[in-house]
Amino acid sequence: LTQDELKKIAAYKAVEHVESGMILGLGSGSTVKHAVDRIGELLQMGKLKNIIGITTSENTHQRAMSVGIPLSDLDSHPVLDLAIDGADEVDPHLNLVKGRCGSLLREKMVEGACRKFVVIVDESKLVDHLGGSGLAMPVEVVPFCWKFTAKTLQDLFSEAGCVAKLKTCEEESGEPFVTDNGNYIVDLYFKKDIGDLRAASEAILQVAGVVEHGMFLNMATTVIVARELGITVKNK
Ligand code: DER
Repeated sequence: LTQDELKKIAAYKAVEHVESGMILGLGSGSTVKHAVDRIGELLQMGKLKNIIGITTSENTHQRAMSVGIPLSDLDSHPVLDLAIDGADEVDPHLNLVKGRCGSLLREKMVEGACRKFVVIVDESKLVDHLGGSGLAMPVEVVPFCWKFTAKTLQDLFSEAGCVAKLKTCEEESGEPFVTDNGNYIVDLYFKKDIGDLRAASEAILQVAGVVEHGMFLNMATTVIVARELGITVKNK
């Protein structure tokens, strides 16, 4: 099975949690797009009715509209029944790193407002501890003096061998990636374990130029993992 086929399997399994009449948080990225497409298909077939989607990025907003999911926002629906989203890392306690596609702020707002948060991943996202994969830990920062903020974050985690880098657009232009909210993303790379996640989270949020970070602690209620040999479901 390809990685995308595994993602699709996990996404379809998550959509089994969707019931007619639900208000749904719709995440961002290449895994959850299969869930968005599936929900649209079930609405089209009449197997799901009266669904309202609350999206976490302009990209998901466009995709959800294109498959016919009625959309609204958190101002109109401050409490949601269920959110479905991918993740970049999942630790054994169901803590997550998210945000590598740049949507962490809206994701954290929407998923923080949901009664249930179902995360869908292929097995490559499972880690022993967050920040351990050597991949980016995204932090959304204001553009104003972002270098100052990045240096402050890097120094905060000097013990863990942290290196802070500005997220740039894919094109070789090297232009800063700009989030849907008009902010920048500083990616933190760790050489060693960052230890107490809650303390790390608090420390990052204390930095004035920081808007939000990509650690989603104690938020997921279910994680669906698609593996070659089948699906495993981990509940909080
Ligand atoms: O950036 C995000 O938060 C995405 O949800 C990310 O965590 C998962 O993206 P993927 O499904 O494309 O791997």
